[in-house]
Amino acid sequence: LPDTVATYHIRTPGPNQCCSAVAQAIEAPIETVWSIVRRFDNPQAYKQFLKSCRVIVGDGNVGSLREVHVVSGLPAASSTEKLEILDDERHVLSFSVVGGDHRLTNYKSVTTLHGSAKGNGTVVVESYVVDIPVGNNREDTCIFVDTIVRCNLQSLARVSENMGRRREL
Ligand code: A8S
Repeated sequence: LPDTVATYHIRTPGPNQCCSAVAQAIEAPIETVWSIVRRFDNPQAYKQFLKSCRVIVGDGNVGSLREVHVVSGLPAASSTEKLEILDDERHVLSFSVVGGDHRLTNYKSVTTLHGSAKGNGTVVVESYVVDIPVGNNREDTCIFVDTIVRCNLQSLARVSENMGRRREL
């Protein structure tokens, strides 16, 4: 297992929390994928449930705060998020949710990129922890969040792979 998985990923939920992880293989070089993931000011480049993002504190480095607005149809309107880790050498990004109008209190995620063993590809691993909302259970909460994270990583794969193709032209 790559050391950044063991070091950074979330495996210890609190009493009323749930946690999980999603992995996605991408047929694009790690630096291409990282150039998209590392942009704390531009998550809507691949997160399709977001319609806008504004950095409200900082310049996109650790400690910066962003306010994202969510597309309609979700049980949420906005989220305020703090950049916790941005490591360009180890390809690690982590943010936490510190406010907003949604039900994912104390959400925190860690995303790591890994060069795949063969070829020029990348494996993305994203783990998270979140409070189980009142009136929900652990399973439903994980299903809801896993779905969002899986959609985000599938979209990240499409965007990264298209970037590579454009460069070959
Ligand atoms: C991310 C991951 C998640 C984002 C969730 C889980 C969210 O932006 C959406 C719906 C919600 O109900 C909560 O990496 C929140 O962005 C799409 C507004 C936080």
